[in-house]
Amino acid sequence: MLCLGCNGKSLFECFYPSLMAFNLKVLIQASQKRTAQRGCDPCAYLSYDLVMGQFISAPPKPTAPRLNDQIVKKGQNITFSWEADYEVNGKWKKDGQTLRDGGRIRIEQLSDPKCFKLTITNAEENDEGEYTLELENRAGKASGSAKVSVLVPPKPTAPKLKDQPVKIGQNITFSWEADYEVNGKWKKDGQTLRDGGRIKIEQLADPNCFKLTITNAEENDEGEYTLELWNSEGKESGSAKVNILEYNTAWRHISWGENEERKTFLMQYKPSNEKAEHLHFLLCGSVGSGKSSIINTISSAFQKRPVVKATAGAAISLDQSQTTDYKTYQIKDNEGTVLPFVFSDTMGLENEEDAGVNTSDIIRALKGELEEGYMRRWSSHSSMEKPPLRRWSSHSSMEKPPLFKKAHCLVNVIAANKIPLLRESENIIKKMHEVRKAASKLGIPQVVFMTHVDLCCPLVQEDLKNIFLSKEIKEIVRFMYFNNMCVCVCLQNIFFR
Ligand SMILES: Nc1nc2c(ncn2[C@@H]2O[C@H](COP(=O)(O)OP(=O)(O)OP(=O)(O)O)[C@@H](O)[C@H]2O)c(=O)[nH]1
Ligand SMILES: [Mg+2]
Repeated sequence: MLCLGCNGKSLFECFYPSLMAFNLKVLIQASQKRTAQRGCDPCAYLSYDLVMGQFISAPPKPTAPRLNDQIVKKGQNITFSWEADYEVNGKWKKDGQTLRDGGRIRIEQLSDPKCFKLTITNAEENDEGEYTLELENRAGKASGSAKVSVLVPPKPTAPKLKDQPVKIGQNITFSWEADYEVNGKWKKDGQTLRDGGRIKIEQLADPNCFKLTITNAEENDEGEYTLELWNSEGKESGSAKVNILEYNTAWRHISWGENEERKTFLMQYKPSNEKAEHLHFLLCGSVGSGKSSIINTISSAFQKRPVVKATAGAAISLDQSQTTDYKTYQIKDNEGTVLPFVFSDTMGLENEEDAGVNTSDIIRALKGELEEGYMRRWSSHSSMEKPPLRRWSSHSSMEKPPLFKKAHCLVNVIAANKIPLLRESENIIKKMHEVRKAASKLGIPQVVFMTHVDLCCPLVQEDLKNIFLSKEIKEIVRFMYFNNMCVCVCLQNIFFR
C-alpha cells in the first residue's frame, strides 16, 4: 500500500520511524512504572504481545528447586514439595523416568503460590532412588534432585524368654529388646493380654523394648507367656512358663519348731517288746540317694553338732556306691546316751542287673540274717573279695537271729531330683519292688524318705519350711506315687529331708 502524500513510499516506510518512536516511549514509561511498583527486580520486565496487541509481564527464569535427601522406613510416606511465586510448569522424575499420578504415587500442583507436591505412600524397597523436579517456563528451565533411601527392618527373630519360678505376691517380669522396627503383643495361654490392673504392658522405642509386668503374682498367673513380634518382613514369637511355686495353704500340716519335745519323746521311747531292745531302721535305695547322709543328719540333730558316722559323699563313679559294707549305726545324744533306735546302711542299688548290692542280701538284712560288714558285689567292675556269709536259719544249728537284728522298718530312700531318671532305670525300680515285696511279706512296715528336695525347688532351698507349700515337691510326690515308684507306701508315709 502506497502513501499518497510521500511520493509513492510504502505506507510501512512512511510510518515506521514514528511507530518505533512511539513503541520505545511506551516501553520506557511501562518499565519505569513497573520498576516503581516492584523495586529493582532485575527479573521484572515487560514484553509486547503482538497477537494480543498488549504488554504483558514475563515470568523469571526458574530457579533450581532445593529438595532434601530422605531416609524413610519401609511403609512410611515419601513426600517432596516445592513452591515458586512465578509462572512455571513442573514435572517429577525418578531416576530419569517421568512419574505419573496414580496408585501409590500422588502428584499435586497447586497455584498461588505455585506448589509442586509429590507423595509416595507406603514406601517400598524399590522406591529408593533419585527424585527430580524439573521446572520450565518461557524464560528457561531448571531442576533439583534429592535421594531417597528406604530402611527395611530385618525379619523378627524369636524372642528368648526365660521360664520363671515365682512366689505368690512377687512380680512376674518379662522383657525383650529388638534393635529394629517391630510391633509386639503379649499373650498368656494364647489369650492377648491388655494393659490394666495388675498387668502393665510397656513398649519403649530405640531400641524397641517390650516389657510385661504382672504385679503381686497369684496362683492363677501360672501359665505360658508369649511375646509375638511382627513387621513388614514377617513374624516370630517366643514363650516361657511361669510356675507359681507355692500354694496359699500347705498340702501337709506340720508344726515347725517343736523339735525339743519330739526329741525328748524319741529319746524316752521304749519298744513294747523288750526283746527288740531298739527300733531297727534299714535304709535301702539307689546309689547316692542319701542313705548314709540320713544317719549323719540324725546323729547331728541329737548330738547338736555335725557328726559324720557313715561315709557319705560323692560316689566313686556315678553308678557305684560309696558305701561298701552293711553296717548298723547307733544314735547317741550329746551326753553319749544311746537312743532306742539304730539305722543300717546298705550299698546302693545299681541299674545293671548283676551289679551293686544284691536284693537277696537286703532281704537277708531285713530278716536280721546279714553279718555286720558283709558286702556282696557281683559287678564285673569290683575285684573285692566277698566275705563269708554267716546266716541264721531254721535249718542250721545256729540260733535264730535275735529280734533286735531284724529290721522293724524299711526306709526307701529316694533322691527327689533324680526321680525322672529313676523312672528310666527299670532295674533299680525292679530291685526296689523286690525288696518292698519281701518286706510286706515279712510284715515290716515301710516308709519313703525323700532327699535332695532342696535341689528341686528354689522355695525349699531358701527355707525348708516351705516344703509343704511347694507345688514342685507335691508334683514330684504325685509323679512318684502314680508311677508306682513307691508301692505299698501311702502318701502320709513319705518323709523329706
Ligand atoms: N543337696 C542335697 N544333697 C544331699 C542330700 N542328701 C545327701 N546329699 C548329698 O548326696 C551325696 C550322696 O549322699 P550319700 O549319703 O553318700 O548317699 P548314699 O545313698 O549313701 O550313696 P551310696 O553309699 O554311694 O550308695 C553326698 O554328696 C551328700 O552330701 C540332700 O538332701 N540335699
Ligand atoms: Mg552310702
